[in-house]
Amino acid sequence: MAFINLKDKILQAKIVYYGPGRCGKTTNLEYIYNKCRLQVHSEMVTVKTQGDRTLFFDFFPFDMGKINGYEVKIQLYTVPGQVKYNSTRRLVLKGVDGVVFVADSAAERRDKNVISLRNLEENLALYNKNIYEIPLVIQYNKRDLAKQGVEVLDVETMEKDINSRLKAPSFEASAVEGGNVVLTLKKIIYETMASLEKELKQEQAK
Ligand SMILES: Nc1nc2c(ncn2[C@@H]2O[C@H](COP(=O)(O)OP(=O)(O)OP(=O)(O)O)[C@@H](O)[C@H]2O)c(=O)[nH]1
Ligand SMILES: [Mg+2]
Repeated sequence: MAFINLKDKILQAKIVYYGPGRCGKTTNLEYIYNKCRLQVHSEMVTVKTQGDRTLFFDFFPFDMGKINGYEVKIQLYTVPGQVKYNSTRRLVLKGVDGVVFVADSAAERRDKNVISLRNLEENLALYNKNIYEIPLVIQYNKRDLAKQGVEVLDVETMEKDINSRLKAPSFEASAVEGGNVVLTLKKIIYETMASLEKELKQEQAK
């Protein structure tokens, strides 16, 4: 749950990038970290195994400035995608307000996307959160692989696999090139803020 300080008008929300191993979660955060220097005032915390796999999480706070009189701070996290790190994924999901599900467009990763989405649904349920209700944006990453001759799933197939029931906003992206990385972030921040505003109004009406 987001941290809201009504007196000092500070709102802090947590957004988690989720998805199968090597789908490009860390690369999304690295791109944001490097491109949005004005909004990031601290080092990116990143815990890696040998090579470039995330062992625990990546994290940095993203400063949105003032929205409706509130100082808005977004905490951006990634989970480790490797199947064996499920308990860590659960920990990182604690208190999540919004999720970006990063899917890998490489055809050979098709099943991994579906398995990871199911794992997200299960792990959210442990916190009594419903994947159909939480702010969620889907990113079809690595679209640039087609240029390199790698077999890439078409977007219709990915929508059918992943998004036919969720009907979440979705974007094609390339985290290495930066295409639609910031747009994905903007959309999940927008969705998360809208959801928190609704919750806050309901609380105040009680
Ligand atoms: N071609 C291409 N490669 C990408 C893209 N995004 C990430 N990669 C590459 O995919 C590999 C894995 O990327 P990461 O960002 O480390 O993946 P991750 O999802 O954080 O992986 P885990 O930490 O193991 O869960 C790296 O070699 C990246 O350079 C992309 O959009 N296009
Ligand atoms: Mg990673």
